[in-house]
Amino acid sequence: TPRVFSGIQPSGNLHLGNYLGALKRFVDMQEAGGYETVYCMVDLHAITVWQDPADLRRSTRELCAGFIASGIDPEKSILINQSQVPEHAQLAWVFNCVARMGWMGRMTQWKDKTAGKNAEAASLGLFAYPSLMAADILIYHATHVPVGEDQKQHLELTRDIATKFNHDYGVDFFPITEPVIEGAATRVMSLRDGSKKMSKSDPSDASRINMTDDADAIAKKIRKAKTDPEPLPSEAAGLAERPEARNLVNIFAALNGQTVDQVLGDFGGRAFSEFKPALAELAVAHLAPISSEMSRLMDNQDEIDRILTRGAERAREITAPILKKTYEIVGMVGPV
Ligand code: AQP
Repeated sequence: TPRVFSGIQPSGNLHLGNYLGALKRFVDMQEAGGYETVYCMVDLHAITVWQDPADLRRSTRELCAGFIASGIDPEKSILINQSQVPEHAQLAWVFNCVARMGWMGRMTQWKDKTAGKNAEAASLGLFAYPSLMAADILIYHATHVPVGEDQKQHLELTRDIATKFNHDYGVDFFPITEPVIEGAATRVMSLRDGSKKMSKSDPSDASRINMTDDADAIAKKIRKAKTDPEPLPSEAAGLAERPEARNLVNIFAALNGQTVDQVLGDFGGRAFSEFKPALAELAVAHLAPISSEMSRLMDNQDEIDRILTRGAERAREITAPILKKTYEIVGMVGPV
């Protein structure tokens, strides 16, 4: 059975972009059958930038609640917190020795996150982030990785690392992973600026819809979302030069399981004053049950911690043998 792996950072403010670009699609792949699905809270990635320890603990549990509330079933999928499965970090070290500095330096996320700042002061972990991500995927020999558009380059690097490892050691051990970037909302944009992606770390809360926002907050943010004065076009081509309008239509389509053309078939020629309330209603209908289930789970932290402990046990049945074999290939004296 092909194995699916993906992760989300517990760095606070889980948002609609994470939901449509990642979580909702994780659930689709879990339900599709024919895959073994492994989903992860990547806390080791989160600490590549400063995290207050108490906030990190809370965000990790909140993210776990978000996974479950969105429909990840810890019986059907393996649901884990990265640091509880030590083979991720162990394989990442091997990959740090396979990957080249130049490859890391070319990553746009590294460039974006250090733009205008002193890159010398960034953590070494932030630079090596894609190497740990490659390890997250390949420690499961996962072949399918559902992600948003922003992660495409990191997945190409994962393929480069697997290829170089296999070549250097003369083995056919790590698979060449396929990114799965599908759907109408692989790149949800900020509600305040159609040229920036919706992001956990945007200082403006109005730029994103948080998974924990209540109905009023969601409706207000959509009402205030930046748009242009034109009515909606009747075909997708008419959105080409209208990033804010395109973003709202994409969100509608993704939430409603429609294509952009279907949405425009219904709303073409109509003003945002009509479209926005319909979008708000749709977003609330989707997100309100998730947010109330999240808060129920957050009141039951023992349940969350038990799920993660069990997930880690199941994960290690896969990861321990793959690490052992990797060490053998590399020439470590065992047993490990
Ligand atoms: N705006 C987005 N649209 C579609 N997908 C998105 N993802 C993130 N933002 C969008 C997808 O969510 C998954 C988890 O992402 P992550 O936890 O690695 O965080 P990130 O990509 O760093 O998300 P943020 O919100 O942008 O965090 P900051 O602000 O810290 O950089 C991935 O599959 C990602 O593609």
